[in-house]
Amino acid sequence: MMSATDTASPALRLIRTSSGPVVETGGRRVRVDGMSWDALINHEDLYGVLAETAAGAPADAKGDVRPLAPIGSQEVWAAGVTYYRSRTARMEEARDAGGGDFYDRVYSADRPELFFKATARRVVGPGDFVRVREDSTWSVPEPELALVINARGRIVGYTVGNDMSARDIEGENPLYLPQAKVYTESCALGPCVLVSREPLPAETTIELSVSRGGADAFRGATSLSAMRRTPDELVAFLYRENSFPDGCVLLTGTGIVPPDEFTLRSGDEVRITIPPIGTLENRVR
Ligand code: DO4
Ligand code: MG
Repeated sequence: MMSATDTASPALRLIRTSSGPVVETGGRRVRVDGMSWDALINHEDLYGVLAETAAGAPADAKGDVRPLAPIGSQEVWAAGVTYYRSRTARMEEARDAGGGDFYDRVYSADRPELFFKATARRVVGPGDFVRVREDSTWSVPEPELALVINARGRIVGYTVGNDMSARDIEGENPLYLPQAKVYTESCALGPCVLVSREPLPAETTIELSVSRGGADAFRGATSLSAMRRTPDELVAFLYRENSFPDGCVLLTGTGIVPPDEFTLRSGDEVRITIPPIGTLENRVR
């Protein structure tokens, strides 16, 4: 399988900035003039447009190129229990609510778990704060590969996502899932969209570190090969009987769950890395 960084189709990173979209390739950043974020994501040939823009402009982009959350009018949805680790951790956390046999069943069922995660307004970008709910005493980051999908249901790129989750609220009753998952600053995306014509290789890793007072509070890693479902399969279910006129972002589930005694605290620094996309860094409040 070709890698997203193969020289035959060089990696293109699309960055959303306060002064418009910017494409980064080979260490150069070039402004993509005259197109909105939504129009770009839904363009017939996003890779072609970006490659042409990058080739035609000799100079680096001037002005503010600080990355914002790579999202326009898209909704964010999420898949759940796509890794064995997530299935097992959730069955344990739901012990008092009846054992969580539904997590086991959804892990192996044909139909995946898909839920609404956030509107763009609830999403934060690189360097912004993510939030722990005040009424939660057990919250974790969920580091996930995020698919950027156009209105026609085609995956056009990949970004890094954090599906912040209140484990105590979800564990008390599965019907509380929307409250455990959907709240202000409950989702982080960034730092860019890796635009690729090739799927990401199965050996691509997802790495999480949480630093507290300068020391590691938690570190973990997984790889896409541990995911039980394929991105295409998740997208096919998401777009079944559902339309997304501006496209959509889909988080693909977590394979990293810290031990039960771990909860996020205010001031923690969360870093999620997916080479070759980059690192998404956020502080907790
Ligand atoms: O089943 C609840 C949510 C699962 C989830 O967010 C995940 O597995 O990442
Ligand atoms: Mg998740």
